[in-house]
Amino acid sequence: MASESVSHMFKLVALGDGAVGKTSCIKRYTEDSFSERYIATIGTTFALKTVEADLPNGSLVRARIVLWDLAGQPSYNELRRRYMAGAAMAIIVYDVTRPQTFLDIGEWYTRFMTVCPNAVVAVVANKIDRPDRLVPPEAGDMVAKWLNVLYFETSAKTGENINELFTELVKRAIERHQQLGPLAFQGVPPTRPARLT
Ligand SMILES: Nc1nc2c(ncn2[C@@H]2O[C@H](COP(=O)(O)OP(=O)(O)O)[C@@H](O)[C@H]2O)c(=O)[nH]1
Ligand SMILES: [Mg+2]
Repeated sequence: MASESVSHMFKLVALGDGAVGKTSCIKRYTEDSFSERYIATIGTTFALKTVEADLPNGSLVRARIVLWDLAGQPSYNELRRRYMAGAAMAIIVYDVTRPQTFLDIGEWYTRFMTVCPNAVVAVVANKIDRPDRLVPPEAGDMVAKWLNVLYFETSAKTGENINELFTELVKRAIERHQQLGPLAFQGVPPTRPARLT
């Protein structure tokens, strides 16, 4: 019975500087598509995905994820907090061809942790298909170890590691949910985002 119905519902937020590939990672995962054109996300968009995960105890669970994708980098703190509130998972994405986006990871992490201290986080080194890569794997790996978060190297263009990234996040979220219980884990319930233009 448990394997037939959705047993968990989780919010995931995409964080990171502009044009690092947040929208592309979500699109690759939810629609298995990719576009070379850059269309800045307007407002907040949502995608839904149902995931089946095998837990270490052998049980199969089905979880529904609501993926939130926010436009640009809101400078308005309250808006950013509302966007993050209630998230069980976050991907903090950087672009391996732009070192500044890597240097900004720590700030995104701190902002997120003050709102969702118990959430599961993955640092995502995206665009690894590009020949002009500047940030080496060791750098991302080191930061993820410091922050004690998951680390994935991805390409939204080729799809490399995209499914692995989200599947692992969901697995960890389910485990943490079971350890902490829903209130400690997700804190305040997800709020509706303010509309941006
Ligand atoms: N080569 C390559 N380009 C990518 C990849 N991911 C995103 N892009 C491109 O980078 C630009 C920004 O992507 P987007 O997902 O809109 O970034 P966002 O602002 O973080 O949501 C677009 O032109 C994408 O086509 C990737 O993995 N490889
Ligand atoms: Mg976007």
